[in-house]
Amino acid sequence: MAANRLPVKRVREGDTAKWVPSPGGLVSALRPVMSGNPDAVWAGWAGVPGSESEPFEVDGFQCHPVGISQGELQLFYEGFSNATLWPLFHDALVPPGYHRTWWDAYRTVNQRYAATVAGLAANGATVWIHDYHLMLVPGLLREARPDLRIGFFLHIPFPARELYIQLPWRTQIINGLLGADLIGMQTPLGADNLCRAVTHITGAKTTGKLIRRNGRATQVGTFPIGIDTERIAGLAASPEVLMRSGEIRDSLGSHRTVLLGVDRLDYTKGIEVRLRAFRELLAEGRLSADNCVLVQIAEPSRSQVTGYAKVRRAVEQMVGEVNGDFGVMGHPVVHYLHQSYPLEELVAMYLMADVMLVTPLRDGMNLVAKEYVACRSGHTGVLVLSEFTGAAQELRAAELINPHDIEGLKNAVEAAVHRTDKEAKKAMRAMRKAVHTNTAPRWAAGYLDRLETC
Ligand code: GDG
Repeated sequence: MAANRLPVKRVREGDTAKWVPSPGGLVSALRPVMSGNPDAVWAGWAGVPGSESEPFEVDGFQCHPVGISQGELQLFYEGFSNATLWPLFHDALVPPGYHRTWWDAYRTVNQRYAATVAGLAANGATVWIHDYHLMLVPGLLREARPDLRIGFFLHIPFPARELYIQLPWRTQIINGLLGADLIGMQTPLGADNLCRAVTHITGAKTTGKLIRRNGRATQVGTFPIGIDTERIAGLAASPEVLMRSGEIRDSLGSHRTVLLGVDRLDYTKGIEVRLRAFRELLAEGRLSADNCVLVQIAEPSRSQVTGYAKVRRAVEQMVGEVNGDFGVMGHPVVHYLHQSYPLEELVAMYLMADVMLVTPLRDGMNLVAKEYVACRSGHTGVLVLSEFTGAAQELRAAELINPHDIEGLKNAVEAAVHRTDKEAKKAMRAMRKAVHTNTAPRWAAGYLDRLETC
């Protein structure tokens, strides 16, 4: 396995340092595949800048840290990965930066990953590379180790060809990806966009989702990622978490309808449109601070990257305005928390929320939507979900919205607040079926099975 991060990260506590689990869906999806397999190796960054440290063992598999310096972090991670590729692949919601120094660092770090993996993999081994930080690795690795079976999975969307071809290094990235035997995408649209970009840039023939080039074939497939449903549902049933959920609910005012948003603080997640819709519903008297409250968790994220400070200022200004205009003494109408929480606390929040607001302008999948559904064993609760998420392909029974259409979003939020339990239950049942069927371990096993037949 090769990913930007290891499944654990190094944190310092005073004079000592320890390993703690890395946050996020990727780790919970992949850890079960690796667990208890002493031949398996995960290569990735340990979360602190510096040179490569010693390999170590976690959960019965090996972790091999890849060193990334402070300067490379700025150019490779904050620069090319998160200020060029991330915005470009999310419909250029903020203008991507195209800087040659960022590209040089991206190439250098990708070469280091490829060399590390080439040195670790046994003859004929299977290698699975993850996400936009490492798109050159499949090609580099193929050159160094033609004996390997190479898979790549993109966790974010692949943009329309018209946007993708802005990238000055579009050919190098495509050549990198085509080093893989199987490229996995979250949605059929992502797979189509990739195939169109490949044909346009390389002239390679694509038959269905099979790309033939230079005597080799690369398959493109759709593999929507799932969550660790068993773990989330287990937490949601635990007495401690249920008690905590009741406490939070009481503190908000148990007669009020609770709306919830949980996101990394990122301009792709549509936090601003959600707040605007809520503010207008309050202003029009369609909702009131007496009967509803919005809780918005905004996990701190990429604060050094251009665009993130701006979205934070905009969100915080809007929260202040809404509370100033519509809050009641002792009862703010928006609870905004720019903090990171333990998973148990998040699950307690999913449990107490009547309406979950997931309104990204663009999102590869969105695991939060699936986590909410996994917690609702009583089949109550309404999910308002953007059409521009990968999750909307599977959770068709959600209240689907276009986040660019504020009136449509307002109507959906108002309807969700007034939805009867009977109506909500039908939709929730259908969504729970999807979340229990396509779990993270099944997603990983499905991908790897397909890779073995490539
Ligand atoms: C990328 C793609 C794709 C959030 N706050 C806290 C916390 N979280 C956890 C959530 C969820 C995860 O982070 C976020 O996953 P998302 O899928 O919503 O979004 P991205 O981080 O953008 O993930 C995305 C994903 O990769 C997987 O392929 O779905 O489209 O953009 O699991 O629960 N977790 C904890 N504390 C928090 O405060 N512990």
